[in-house]
Amino acid sequence: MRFSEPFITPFDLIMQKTSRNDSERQSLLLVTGAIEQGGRTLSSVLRKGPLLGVTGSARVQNVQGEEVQEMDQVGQETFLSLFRRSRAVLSVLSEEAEKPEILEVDQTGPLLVAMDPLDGSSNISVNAPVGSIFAVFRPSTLDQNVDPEKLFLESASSMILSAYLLYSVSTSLVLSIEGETHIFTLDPDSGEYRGTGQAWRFPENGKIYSTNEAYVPLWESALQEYTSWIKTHRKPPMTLRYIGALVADFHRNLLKGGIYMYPAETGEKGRSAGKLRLLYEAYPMAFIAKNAGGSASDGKRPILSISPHTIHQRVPLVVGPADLVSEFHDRTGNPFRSS
Ligand code: P6P
Repeated sequence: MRFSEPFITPFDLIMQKTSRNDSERQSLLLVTGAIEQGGRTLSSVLRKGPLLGVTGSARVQNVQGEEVQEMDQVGQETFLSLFRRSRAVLSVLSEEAEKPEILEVDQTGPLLVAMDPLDGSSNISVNAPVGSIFAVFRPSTLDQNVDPEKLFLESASSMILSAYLLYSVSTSLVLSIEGETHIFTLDPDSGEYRGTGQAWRFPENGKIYSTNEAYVPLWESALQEYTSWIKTHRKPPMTLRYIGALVADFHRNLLKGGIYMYPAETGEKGRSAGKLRLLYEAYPMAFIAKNAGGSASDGKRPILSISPHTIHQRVPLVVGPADLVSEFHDRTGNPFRSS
């Protein structure tokens, strides 16, 4: 995406994919603008992190019982404030907060946002990539007296946009809406996010797999056999790339063709629902993947067909290009209909 080439911005994409009588167009523009601004802010703070002393632990635990990094709190406060000021978001569900936050709205077509404000934040202290993940839903009702948790659970089937920011060598914004996935790059000087205007699709015949192989002993035998096969008997064999941040691993796999797996685990010590969260990690990645010619499952069912029972529900995740996800399902004995 060179400066000399014609480009579009996220604003242009939303305008292209919505119509003038679309009551949600204004809200989508405001929510996307908030995501863009949060990306500029976090990208700037993360670059200076070690110099600002904000790369370490905040010495508190979040609702997930995980150690909170100082930047997790910065991410939470940054995006929550921007969504609040947009006055286009009815409620925000965040990995960093037990309950969804109810916000004041002006817009006729307000939206719901589920987010992981800073995914993979333990990478910050070692200067490795991190990201922010967003799922945007059409609320099932505008009644502000409805319990917000119930609102998210009832609106989960109405995801209309998903996005992630990747803070790495450069800052990428990936936006998926109306059947297309687009990649934008932040120009840190102008603050503009530039995209080619061409929807992105996973390349076929990818050879990358991303997973934490330390947990293979806890997996069901079919997955252990698959993981052995892809390194030994598969033609061509696959290569392992794993950065420890879902957004970074997913983004490399989106560009090069690769499958990401965080499976369920067995036994007393095993995490039977895996580690990742359904509403603000698996759903948005599945939506982005689907709109880029890919698919996502929990190892057996399409992610986007799973109705959440609780807002911080965890789910196993297999996501990537359709050919690699289908191969995974064929080899592990779970015939898969991509959703
Ligand atoms: P592990 C980060 O904590 C995260 O939620 C994802 O971003 C990442 O892919 C995964 O967990 C890493 O988990 O168990 O390999 O450290």
